[in-house]
Amino acid sequence: MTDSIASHIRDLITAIRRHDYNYHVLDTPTIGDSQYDELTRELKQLELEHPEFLDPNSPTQRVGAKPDSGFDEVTHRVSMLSIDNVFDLDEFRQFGERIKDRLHQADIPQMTAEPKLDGLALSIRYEQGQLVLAATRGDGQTGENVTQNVRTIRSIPLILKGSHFPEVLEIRGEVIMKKADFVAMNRRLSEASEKVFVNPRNAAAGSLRQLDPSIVSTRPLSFYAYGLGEVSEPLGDTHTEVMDALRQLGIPVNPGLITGEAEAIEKAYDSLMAERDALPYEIDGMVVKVDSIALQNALGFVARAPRFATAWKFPAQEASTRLVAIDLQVGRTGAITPVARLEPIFLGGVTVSNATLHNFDEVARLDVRPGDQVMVRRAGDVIPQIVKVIADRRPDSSKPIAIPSVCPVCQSSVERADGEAVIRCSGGLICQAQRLEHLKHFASRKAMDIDGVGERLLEILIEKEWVTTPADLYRLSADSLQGLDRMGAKSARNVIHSITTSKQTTFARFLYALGIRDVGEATARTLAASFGDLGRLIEASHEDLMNVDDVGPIVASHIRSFFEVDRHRSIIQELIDLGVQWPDVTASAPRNGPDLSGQTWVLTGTLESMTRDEASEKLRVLGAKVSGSVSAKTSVLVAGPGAGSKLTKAESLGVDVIDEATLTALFGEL
Ligand code: D41
Repeated sequence: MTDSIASHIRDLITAIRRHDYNYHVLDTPTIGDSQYDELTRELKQLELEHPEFLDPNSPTQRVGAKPDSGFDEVTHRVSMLSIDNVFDLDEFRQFGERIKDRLHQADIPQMTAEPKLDGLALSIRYEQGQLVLAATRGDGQTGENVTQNVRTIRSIPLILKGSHFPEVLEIRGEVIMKKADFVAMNRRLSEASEKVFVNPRNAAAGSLRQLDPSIVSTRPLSFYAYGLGEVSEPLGDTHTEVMDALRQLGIPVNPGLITGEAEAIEKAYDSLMAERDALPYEIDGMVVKVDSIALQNALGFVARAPRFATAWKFPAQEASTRLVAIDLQVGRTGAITPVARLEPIFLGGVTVSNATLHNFDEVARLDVRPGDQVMVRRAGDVIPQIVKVIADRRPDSSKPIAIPSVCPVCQSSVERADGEAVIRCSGGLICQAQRLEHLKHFASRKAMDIDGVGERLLEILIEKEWVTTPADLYRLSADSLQGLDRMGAKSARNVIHSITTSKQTTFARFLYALGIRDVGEATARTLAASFGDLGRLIEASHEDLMNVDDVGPIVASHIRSFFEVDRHRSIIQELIDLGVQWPDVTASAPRNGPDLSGQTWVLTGTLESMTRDEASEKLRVLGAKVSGSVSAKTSVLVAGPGAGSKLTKAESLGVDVIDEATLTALFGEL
C-alpha cells in the first residue's frame, strides 16, 4: 500500500515534469491547463497525507521561505561578461573583419545569431543534476542569491532531465516576461490596486528582486539560456551543440537560434527585425557569436566583453512627443481608464497616437498633464507607454486632470474603494460600455443559461438597439430574430424557446445573473439560501449582509450599492413581470430525495443523462457539498466511464463509489 503510494507520487512528479518540459522547452503542450492543475492538486494532496514521501524537488516545492532581509551576495566562479554592441551593417562587417584578422583566416568563421532578449542576465547552477544556486549578474563578479525566487520559475527545471550530465553545470541566460504575460499581469495588478510596471523588462527585474517567493510565484517569468559559466565537462564543440545539449537536459533555449555564414547572419538580422513585433517577447537586437568554442577561446577578451560576440542592436523604440489630452475610457467591466492622446509619432515602424496610463495613480505618479512633452516607448504589440514627462518643457498654464466623479458614458456615479487605484462606473446594467459583458454574463450557462444567446447575437441585438437591458431579451420574438446574421426560422424559434425556458430558474442563478460585483456563483447560492426571498435581500442592511457566511464588508457594500440604484430595481421588476420566476425556497414543502447535509461528494468521469453541473446542483439541493478532489473527508465518489486517478484514490481511501444509475435513482423525482 505505502509502496504503491510512493510510486504513485513518483509517477505524478515524472508526469508533471514531462508536461513542464513539453510546454516550456519544446513549446508543444500535451495536456490542457485543467488536467495539469488536476495532476498538481492530486500530488499536493498525496504529499499532504504522506509527508514521509515528500521530495524536496517535487514540482509542488517551488515556493520556499523568504529571506530575512535582502539577498546574500554571490561571487561568480566564472565572471559574467558583458557584450559589445554594433549599431549598423558597417559596424557589423567590421566586427566580422576583426575576427577574421585576429584568427589569421581567409574567411569569417561560421557564426550563430539569436534574438537579444530584453530582460536581465541570470546564472543558474546545477550540482549532480540539482538546481542549487541562482544568482543575478550584478557587476559581473558578484551578484545576488535569488535561488528561492528562481525556483518558482516553472520553465527552469529543479532537476536536470536525462541520466548523464556534468557534475557542475552553470548556465547563463536571460530572465524575461513575455509580452502577453506582462499585459495580463499589469491588468491584474491594476485591478488589485497595486503598482503596475512600465515595461516587461522592469516587470521581470522587479519580480526577480521581490523578497517574498510566494509573490514571485504569481509573476509570469520565463527564462532562456544563452551560454555557460563554470562546467565540470564540456557540452559540445560549438555554441549550437551546447545549446542543443542544454535543451536535451530540459533547459529552455531560445528557439530562434540560427547558424550560418556572415551573409546568412546579415539576412537573419533583417528577418528578425521584421518579425520583432510578432515575437512573444521584447528583443532589442540580435546577438551574434562565433560558433566554434575553440575559436571563441582563441579570440579572448577586450575589457569585460568577449571578442567572439556582439549585440547588433535595433533602432530605439523611444521618442518624445506632445500629449494632447487625457481621455477616459470605460472598460467592459466598468473600470475607467485614463488614455493619453498623443501628437502622432513614428516609432519602431508604426505611428503611435495613443498610450495607456493604466489608472489615476499612474497619472499622479508620472504627474502627466495635457500639453506635456512626454517620452513614449513602444515595444512590440505591447500598448505604447509613457515613460516620463520632460519636466523642463512643461507649459506654464498646465493643470493636472481631475479624477472624474461620474461615468463619462452613462453619468452614473464613480466608485473608488479605499486604497484602490481603479475607479469604476457604478452603472452596471445601465452603462452602455458594460452592456455586452453584462448581457453575456446574464445569458451564460451558469446564470440564466440561455442557449444560443452568445456574444455574436448579443452584439447584433445591441447594435440594433433591440436589447439594452436583460429584460429586453424576454421581449424578443422569433419573427424579429429571423434573418439576423443568417438565422433561419428554426434557429430563431430555438433561441426564443431557450429564452422562454430560462424564465423558470432558481433564486441563486437569478442573483448570480444580475452580475453584482464580487457575487459569484457560490456567494449567490449562499445569499439565496440565507435570505430565501428577493424582497428580503433587497431590504437587507449592510449588517444583515455581513452576517452571511463568506460575505465581508466589501461584498456587502457592493450588494447594497447595486440594489440602491433605482434602475437596477426596476429592471428586476421588469424581469419578474415578464415571467422570470423561481421556486419559493422559503416554503417548507417536503423535499424529495434523501438528506445529504454534512456530506461531501465528488464527481468524476463522464455522465450520460446529465451534465456534471446539473448533477452538482441537484446534490447541493439535497444538502451535499460538492468538491473537486477526493480526500479522506469525501463521503461518496460518483464515477462515470473514464474515471481515472480520483477513482483509484477513492478506492485506496475506502470512500464509497457509486455509478450514474445509482445517482439517478437517488435523485428520483428531483
Ligand atoms: O539574449 C540576450 N540578452 C543575450 C545576452 C544573449 N542571447 N547572449 C548573450 N551572450 C553573452 C555572452 C557572449 C557573454 C555569453 C548575452 C550576454 N552575454 C549578456 N547579457 C547581459 C550581459 C551579457
